[in-house]
Amino acid sequence: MADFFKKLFKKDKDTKNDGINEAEVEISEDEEYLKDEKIEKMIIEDMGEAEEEPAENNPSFFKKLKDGLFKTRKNITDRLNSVVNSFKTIDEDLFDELEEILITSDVGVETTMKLLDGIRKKIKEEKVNDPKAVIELLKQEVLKLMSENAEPLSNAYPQIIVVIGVNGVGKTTSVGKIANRYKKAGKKVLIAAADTFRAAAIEQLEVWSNRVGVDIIKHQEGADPAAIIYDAISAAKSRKTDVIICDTAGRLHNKKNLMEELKKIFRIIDREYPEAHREVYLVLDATTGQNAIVQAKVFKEAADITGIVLTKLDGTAKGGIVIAIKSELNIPVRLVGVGEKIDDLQDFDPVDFANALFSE
Ligand SMILES: Nc1nc2c(ncn2[C@@H]2O[C@H](COP(=O)(O)OP(=O)(O)OP(=O)(O)O)[C@@H](O)[C@H]2O)c(=O)[nH]1
Ligand SMILES: [Mg+2]
Repeated sequence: MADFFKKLFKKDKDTKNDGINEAEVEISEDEEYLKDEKIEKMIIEDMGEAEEEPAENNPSFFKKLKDGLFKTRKNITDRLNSVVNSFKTIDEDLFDELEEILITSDVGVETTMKLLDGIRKKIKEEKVNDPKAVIELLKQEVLKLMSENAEPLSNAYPQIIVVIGVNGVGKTTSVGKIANRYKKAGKKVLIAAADTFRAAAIEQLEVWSNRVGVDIIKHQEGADPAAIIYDAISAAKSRKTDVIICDTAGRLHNKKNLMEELKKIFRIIDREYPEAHREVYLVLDATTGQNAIVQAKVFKEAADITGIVLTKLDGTAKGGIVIAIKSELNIPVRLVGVGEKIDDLQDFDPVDFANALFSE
């Protein structure tokens, strides 16, 4: 496996990468890969342990979201509270402070301006003059923005979900978690290991298929991902599967290859499974901040993204990125990852999000 990778690496050295996400899609060091393999091993071992936890120890959905947003909430609301408490009147200096808090929480410049404009309007209309009231106004603006075109997960079957995104964002983990949700809902699920770039990726998905108790379609490392999708569709038709969930590679030796591979996968689905409801979930890692927006723009060129899965919200103080994603890309955030365990994936609920973000 390492040899296969080394060969690719050698070839890469001479290939100019035209990708925006060079850091993610280009392999620059052999060492980096070896490190990855070790991490992958740890993930597989960790997943075994995670399984032990009894279900009754799982906190409620809202609490999990709230806990997941702990760092973001502390970052945004603690600072907001201290700012509004230090002002006696609402003036431009107060708006400057608000702007800084939002931008440094990765809400993004454009979205911050949109939110602040909304607040200014409300202040005028409702003749607000207490600086402390600004926090509630901000919450209302966030809620309004996040609620536009909110879409629940689809109930149309048969369904095929293709999970895409750069390496390490949480695709494979999300495939496992999504499979678990449909399985729990009584659906017949099949997962497809279309990330054939490394054997470890296939093994990692296999661990998930065993944990969740769903079938997996896999070929060997280096196989054509489109062929796996083809086989998965045939199997789904004959086994009367409700949902196929496809893992895909997060990196190839350049961005162009990655995009071409995805396009080929979609051509196979168009041809072989036009009757299936199709979802394309782009997985974004909340901890990457504004780079997530750049990634989304790149993937939009190769795929009709129907929703975002935003992972690792629990690991960032910059969960404000959720607001920027909604506002700047106009792709609905469908699911949020708030931890590494099997149940740590929730439907994105804008009301819960705003409440969790601004709660004490
Ligand atoms: N804290 C936290 N960790 C997560 C979450 N989702 C995924 N992870 C972790 O992120 C790491 C990478 O996840 P993977 O699912 O392997 O990512 P991937 O996109 O499949 O990566 P490649 O296959 O290398 O492209 C693992 O350690 C996961 O446990 C989440 O919501 N919260
Ligand atoms: Mg993976």
